[in-house]
Amino acid sequence: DNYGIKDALKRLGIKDENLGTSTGSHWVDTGGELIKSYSPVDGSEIGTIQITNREAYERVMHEANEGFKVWRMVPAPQRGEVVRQIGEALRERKADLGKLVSYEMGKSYQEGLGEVQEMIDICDFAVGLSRQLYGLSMHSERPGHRMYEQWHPLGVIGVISAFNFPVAVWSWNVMIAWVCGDVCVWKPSEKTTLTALACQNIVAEVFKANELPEGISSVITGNYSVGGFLAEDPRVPLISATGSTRMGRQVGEAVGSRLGKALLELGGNNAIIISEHADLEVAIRGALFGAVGTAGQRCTTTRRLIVQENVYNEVKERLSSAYEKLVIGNPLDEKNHVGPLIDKKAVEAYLSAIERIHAEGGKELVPGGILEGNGFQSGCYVKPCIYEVENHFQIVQEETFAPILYLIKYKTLEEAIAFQNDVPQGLSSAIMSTNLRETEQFLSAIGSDCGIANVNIGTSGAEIGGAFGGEKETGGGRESGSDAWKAYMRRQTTTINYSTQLPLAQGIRFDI
Ligand code: UN1
Repeated sequence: DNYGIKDALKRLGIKDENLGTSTGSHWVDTGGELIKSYSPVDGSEIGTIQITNREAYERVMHEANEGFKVWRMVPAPQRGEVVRQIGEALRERKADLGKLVSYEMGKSYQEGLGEVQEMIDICDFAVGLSRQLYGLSMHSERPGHRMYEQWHPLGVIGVISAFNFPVAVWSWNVMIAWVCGDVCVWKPSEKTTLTALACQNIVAEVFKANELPEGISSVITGNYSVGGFLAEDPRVPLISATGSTRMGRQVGEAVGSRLGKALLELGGNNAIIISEHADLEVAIRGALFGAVGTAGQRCTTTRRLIVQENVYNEVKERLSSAYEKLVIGNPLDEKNHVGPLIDKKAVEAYLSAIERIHAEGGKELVPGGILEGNGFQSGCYVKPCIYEVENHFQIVQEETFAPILYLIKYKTLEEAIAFQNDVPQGLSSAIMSTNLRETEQFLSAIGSDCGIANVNIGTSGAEIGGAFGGEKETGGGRESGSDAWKAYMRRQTTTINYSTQLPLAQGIRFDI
């Protein structure tokens, strides 16, 4: 028994065999095909899950539509009260859920707990937001007229989430969507289905205790073709999808062709610029966690370090010696820094990226490789590695979801910013510098082109209070804090005439 995972699974209501389709607390037996969930930690099978078929999907959609009819009429602050109770339930289950995240996904237990903390925090944020879904009022150009805008719920929201943040990213979407009055259908990654079922159990209990309809929260399970049910369904006005650019293109095209809304949060190719004016202690620590944290499987992972030539050698040496101290192993054991990749396919992608780096002329600084032997039987543990490369290499232009860090040398800040921006993705970026002129230039309109631009902080670990997402191939969507809620509602502009006349806008006269 891996660090008490069996008991945690039991408390979370996860069994060896699980029905994967649920509306609220009602699980639908599809009798259909099964998928298995394996832990990358030790390679063992955690459970089997039924795949959602078309018929089960139709039941989910029916319940969702019924649920929406009720939920949209519950006042927003009361919806917030329900989300507050979900936050409380998550506080109680934090240790168990954090452990399951760690075991099914492979990130460290600390990061598993951090993910659940992010869920709790977004609940708190959403509770406050439930009293702040503000619209503007405008001055009408016509006498005796009033003009204002109001925000209404959109309807059934489809959430497609990735394996790497199996619970937090879902919560950013649903907690906000729920206070906005929407109902949600979740298609989690088929690699982390059990964490999704555990979450569904937790929230369904709260909705049930409040005597609310089942269809406010639903789960459907399976691979991308099940996600396709949602993407192609005109009854789903908004799809929020997190994952690879390849997936985002498919979803975006399907949603776009029916003129629905897509909120896309896709790949990153995040860089840290380390200037000669950097506090190198801060810079190295930021780069290290950014590059190897979550075994390089965050969309915000630091993939490129763009280093000024005067400090290049020092950064190289300090980073290489920090890499030597990294302990790789079971993520549930808190003394380990780096856990496994999600599965063997990810290991293959890591190996083939390394081959391509060599083929394009990259220079090995810290070698990679697969770990074998006791504790590494799952075959998913790899060594974080560092290569000196040029920014234009094809492999450097792509996102490889693994702990591979690229070092690139620069002379001038203009050159560094050009490297930073010269990739197809635009999620997160950072500069390490104590020089105000440099940091402000990096943050200006001619600076970073990313959705996130940090100063003296790494590229990963964004707080929930800000809007999260990025530009270019990252997809343009914004989730979580700030005014990201507006994507989950429809804006209605209203003009009211309280006069006895009917003046037309633009001064048009139309007399008969
Ligand atoms: C993701 O990898 O999809 O900023 C989300 C971070 C986390 C979220 C990452 N708060 O690294």
